[in-house]
Amino acid sequence: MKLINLIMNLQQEKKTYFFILLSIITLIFFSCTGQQDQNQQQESNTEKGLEPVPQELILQGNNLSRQYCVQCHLYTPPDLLPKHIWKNEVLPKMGNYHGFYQQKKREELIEKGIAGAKVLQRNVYPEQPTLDSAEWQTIQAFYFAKAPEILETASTDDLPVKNIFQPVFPKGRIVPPMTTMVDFKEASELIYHSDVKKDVSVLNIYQPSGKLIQAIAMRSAAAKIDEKEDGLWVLNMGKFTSTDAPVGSLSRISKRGGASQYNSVEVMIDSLQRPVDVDYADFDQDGDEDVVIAQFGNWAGIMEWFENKGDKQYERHTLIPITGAEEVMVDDLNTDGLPDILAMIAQGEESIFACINQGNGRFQIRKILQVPPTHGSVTFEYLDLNSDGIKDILHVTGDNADYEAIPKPYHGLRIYLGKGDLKFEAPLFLPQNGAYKAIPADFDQDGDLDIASISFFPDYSGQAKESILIFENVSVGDKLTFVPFTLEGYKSGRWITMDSGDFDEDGYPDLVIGSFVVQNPYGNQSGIKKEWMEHSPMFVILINQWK
Ligand SMILES: [Ca+2]
Ligand SMILES: [Ca+2]
Ligand SMILES: [Ca+2]
Ligand SMILES: [Ca+2]
Repeated sequence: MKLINLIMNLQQEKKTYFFILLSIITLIFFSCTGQQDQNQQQESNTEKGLEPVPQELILQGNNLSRQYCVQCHLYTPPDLLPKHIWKNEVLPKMGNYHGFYQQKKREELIEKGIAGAKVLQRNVYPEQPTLDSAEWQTIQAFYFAKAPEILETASTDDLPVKNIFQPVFPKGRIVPPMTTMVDFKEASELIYHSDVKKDVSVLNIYQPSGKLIQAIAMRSAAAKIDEKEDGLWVLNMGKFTSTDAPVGSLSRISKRGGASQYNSVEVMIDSLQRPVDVDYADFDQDGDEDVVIAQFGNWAGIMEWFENKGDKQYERHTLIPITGAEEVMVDDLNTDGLPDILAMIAQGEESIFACINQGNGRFQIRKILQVPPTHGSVTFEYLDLNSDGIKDILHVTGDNADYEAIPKPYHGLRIYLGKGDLKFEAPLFLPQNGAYKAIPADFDQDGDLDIASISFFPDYSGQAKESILIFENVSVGDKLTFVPFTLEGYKSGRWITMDSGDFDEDGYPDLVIGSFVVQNPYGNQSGIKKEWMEHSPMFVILINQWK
């Protein structure tokens, strides 16, 4: 048990922040399932001054890519990335997974210690090539020949700007804001906020008025918090930067000795590999609450559930041994009374799985949707979006942290309408570059669900309005239709996380959005990062005035 002193002055010194390879997120594996008709591919594409790639070689490379790339992820045709990113970033990394080491030596790619041991155990970086060298050259030639120079995205300059949320700023400011979580709890009517810094991270508790109730110093940033009878259960990431080191934990914070404020931290589950999401249910139906935790890791992350053995002991069970476990949600998916699990894996896998509880703590795992690694899955919601009585999936893809960030026309929100029995229709796509988190709620109180959505990777030189979008539901009949607009102050911070709730109890859902500013934005022509460093709030509370 660990007891640490919990009080921290919010107006603390400006801690030196460490630079972050934002990777609650993704690091591409790569790619291959194509529905692309190769006849439609353009026949352009020789590098200036080089001989054209023979048609025969292109055909061969196409076939080989469809044979090998799908072994690890959904097929990713060449047109999903511009040529220079395939060439300088993605194909060299894909080569690494097949035992070809050109940019870096194998040993430079593997962490030291226990983290590296986990990577070796998964054989992420083979010692010997797993693919014929000539075949690998042919696959690369195919991608170089067929990839476009740039990806075209539609302009969003003409999106309307509306003034329908009144901003409320919290007291105090951490410099620079590096928010990992904002979470409103209806039961307590409190907002929890966490910020990551190298040595000491902070967990703040606010009233929706912006008044600070308590600031709690923690060893690492919080990714998730749950209010329970015996205290706050907090998921601490351990390290925010990419690692497979098992240094994250699930802790319980409580008020000891009749204190009015939280004064005790106790680690309940340790040795977690960069955990980013948690949920709770009695999976084995023995009367006590068990835990499921998404551990993103880096190359050796995992989705596990933890069987409550009593006396604060938990036994680990593997659910999905694939790296990049990012989001997890308990629901009775097949309505048999047993709690099941929806689990999203990013990091190249880019899938949502249903883990169906068979009783006695056994699960049947079913993949229910998958997108190519380029899409960058970040979050999802599971709810009945079109009010037909069947739950739907809202899948948000927009991570762009793995190489040079660029606008991607396939970034955005996908709504997979449920057809029953965990089957879904082809998705309705709502584009938004860099989409990170989307929350459905009836913001205008007209009886249908609208969607608020933030972007961490908009193109700030031309499409900054995509920083925050409200998709107003204007559906007529069965056809789901949304019309987007943005909000005033859309680029006053760099939005990474969001929650919703009716903070002022007027019936209209409000929002809280958190800002994370240290990573360089792309397309920045206007000194926007300097502006954020000086003025971005840690988070902003947006009170809905849409009446
Ligand atoms: Ca149990
Ligand atoms: Ca539905
Ligand atoms: Ca509505
Ligand atoms: Ca409200």
